[in-house]
Amino acid sequence: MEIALVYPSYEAHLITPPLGIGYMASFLKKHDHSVKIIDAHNLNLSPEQVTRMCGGVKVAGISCYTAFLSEVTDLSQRLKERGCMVVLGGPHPSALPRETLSLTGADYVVVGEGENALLHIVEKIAKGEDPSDFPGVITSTTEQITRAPLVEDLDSLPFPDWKSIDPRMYRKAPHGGVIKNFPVAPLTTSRGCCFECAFCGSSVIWGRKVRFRSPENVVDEIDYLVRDFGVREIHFEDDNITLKRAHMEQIASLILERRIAISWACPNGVRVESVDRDLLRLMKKSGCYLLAFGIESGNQQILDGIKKNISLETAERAVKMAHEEGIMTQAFFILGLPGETEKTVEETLAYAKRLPLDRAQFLLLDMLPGTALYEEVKGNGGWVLDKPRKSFHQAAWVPPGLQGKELEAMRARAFLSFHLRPRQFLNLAKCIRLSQVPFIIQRLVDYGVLPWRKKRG
Ligand code: B12
Ligand code: SF4
Repeated sequence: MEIALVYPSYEAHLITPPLGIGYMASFLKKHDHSVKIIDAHNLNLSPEQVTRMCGGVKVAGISCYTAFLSEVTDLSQRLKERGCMVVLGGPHPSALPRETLSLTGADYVVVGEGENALLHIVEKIAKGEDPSDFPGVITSTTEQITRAPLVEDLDSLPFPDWKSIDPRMYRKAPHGGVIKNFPVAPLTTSRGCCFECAFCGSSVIWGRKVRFRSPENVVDEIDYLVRDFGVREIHFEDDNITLKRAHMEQIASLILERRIAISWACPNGVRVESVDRDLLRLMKKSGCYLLAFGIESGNQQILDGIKKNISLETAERAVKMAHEEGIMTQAFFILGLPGETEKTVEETLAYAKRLPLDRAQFLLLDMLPGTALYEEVKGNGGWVLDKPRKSFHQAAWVPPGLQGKELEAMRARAFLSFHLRPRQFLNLAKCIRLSQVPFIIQRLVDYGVLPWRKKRG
């Protein structure tokens, strides 16, 4: 039975190979199913084109973030009209399974990790049976919401289906925007995070148990990507690759031992308390050139309120240490967290500028379903936007006393004020390639730094 796995197209400035789809494709193929990956985002395909490409497949699985729920809804409805069975998975259906089912008209949604549940769905459908007897497989008649069983041993998973999501075929719009080398491949060495930051959607998919791949398995994959796909840069997309020091240390040591010449970065962020000087030195030696840190706010009270569990002093120490060890540093800051005022935004900007950071991302708080913050504000009013698809461009919720437009303007100002300093500007400018200019312009538009919005075809 042929299955299509789709990553939908949506308006965004970042385009990276979809690992979730890649993992599920290789897992299904290992179990003798025929799978076609359609990365509509990279190919800029319209829903109509995707629907045509799915002609003849019995089941289509679609990845769904909250940010592109409306695109998934459109696609799901079109596929259903053509008689295709639709399964949705990923962070949004995992958080709101029933709502997602009724909005999209999909046949099934999977709550949590996809591999085992999707295999079960496909095998049952192939036999003409109902797959909703499996944990995490939810349909309109499901009474109790359960979670899909986790893969116990991550090394038992085949590598993602890299031939179908070949890094060389991707447009130059990587995570982090401006990077050192292409082709670049994302990779995760672990799944899950044990922390409880109130705004974060990670545990909705993975729960709070952290599972690690073995360093050998990780470096085998890097080796494969370098040899077979000419990959020259790796982006570790773990929630926190440095959580277990020995894990990071062994990966870096193996890269060195096997003399794999790559640059690597952690654009998804690492926790500030999880690095030390010796570790940073080893990471740098093995190719690490950019570390993003999740700092979130320059105001300690706000940090405590979101249960980030870090201090501003620890964050400052980590950034300084990485900078001194010759690693470029980036920090994520979220504007519009509970307790935010114009004054705290200024504090965050001043803090960011005081640190030896090369880059800073000022994001607007995204109210992600299933998070503690979402539960806290749900039903309390304060929503300024009910269309989730623009949630990463526009404020989804604003703290009392501020306006959405005000926050958006503060973000644009913070971005400019931070980056229009000589070191930060020159560092970024010297890495930008001509082919990246359209994506960078789109990014500046999204940030409200440039005043117009590009039309997509
Ligand atoms: C890499 C990454 C990205 C990449 C894109 C990745 C891609 N193409 O797939 C980029 C950098 C582009 C990105 C962007 C964004 N991201 Co992001 N991203 C991640 C990150 C760090 C890792 C994703 C990953 O590759 N995981 C590894 C693979 C194996 O897992 P997976 O893709 O989730 O797939 C598994 C399951 O979800 C499920 N599954 C997924 N799809 C399907 C489909 C079917 C049919 C089934 C059955 C199962 C299934 O099974 C898969 C295998 O087990 C996660 C954090 C995390 N811990 O997961 C955040 C995360 C997914 N991102 C998030 C967010 C909020 C965003 C942004 C909106 C951020 C922003 N404010 O701009 C944007 C989206 C819009 C934009 N600006 O582009 C949230 C999503 C929450 C939500 N409710 O939607 C997460 C969870 C981060 C967080 N900690 O809250 N992101
Ligand atoms: S923000 Fe980072 S540290 Fe906090 S829960 Fe999410 S992944 Fe974990």
